Amino acid sequence: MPHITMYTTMICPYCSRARHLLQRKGVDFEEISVEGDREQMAIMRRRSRRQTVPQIFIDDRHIGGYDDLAMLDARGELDPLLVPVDARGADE
Ligand SMILES: N[C@@H](CCC(=O)N[C@@H](CS)C(=O)NCC(=O)O)C(=O)O
Repeated sequence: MPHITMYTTMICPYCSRARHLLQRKGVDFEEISVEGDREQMAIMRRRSRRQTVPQIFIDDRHIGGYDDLAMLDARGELDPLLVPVDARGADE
């Protein structure tokens, strides 16, 4: 399975939405709290080039925030990213 990483803070409605969407998909994900953690916040900013939470990565691919995740899902482009690489279509 791909490794999903989500940078979050505690009080964050967009983080909750992203969490629920991923839970609905039945996939495991690693949550990294940047709450009061300058080092993790710096890593998140460097990896995503964004300042807001959540920031979501599927393996090393930057997805973006909740809106980006939901948009990808609405386009039917999220599910294929949530399966193991060797189970994806040969034309990818
Ligand atoms: N469009 C973004 C919005 C993210 C957002 O506004 N997150 C809030 C927390 S829920 C935040 O980081 N606010 C701090 C800021 O705007 O600097 C998404 O869908 O993830």
